[in-house]
Amino acid sequence: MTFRFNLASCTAVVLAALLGVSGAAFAQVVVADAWVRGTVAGQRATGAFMTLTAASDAALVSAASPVAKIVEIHEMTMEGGVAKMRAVPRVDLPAGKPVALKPGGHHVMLMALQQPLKEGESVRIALTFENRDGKRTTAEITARVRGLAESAQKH
Ligand SMILES: [Cu+2]
Repeated sequence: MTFRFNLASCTAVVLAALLGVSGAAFAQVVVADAWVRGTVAGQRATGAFMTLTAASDAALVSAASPVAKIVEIHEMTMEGGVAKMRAVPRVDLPAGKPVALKPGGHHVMLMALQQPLKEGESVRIALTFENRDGKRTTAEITARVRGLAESAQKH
């Protein structure tokens, strides 16, 4: 399955400074096209998707959001024709290589949602990155909620 982000629809671009141990060198992680799949009444979990590009080797190690009591980093794989999700401790971000968190692959899983997420709403997500030296930095982004039809159309 191929998945292309429409650059024209970028909704969030943030720069997160990752200070190196020396304090002098720093790297950045650019977060682009962050979005969250909208939910229907009673639905308690959904996915957040985005493209992450690190200037130097880093990893996404955790996430949090005020809309969800539990937030995990998930990986979706196909096993015998069945899609399975599991929590993973990190997503590696090799220097200069855009890494897409997308439907069918890695994603940020928002669980135990406090309320339904409606199209057009904004969801704050705090992303924690770790650089090669093990130093962690948290950056907050805003992701737009896409309606179910728009979500389906994207992949
Ligand atoms: Cu998941």
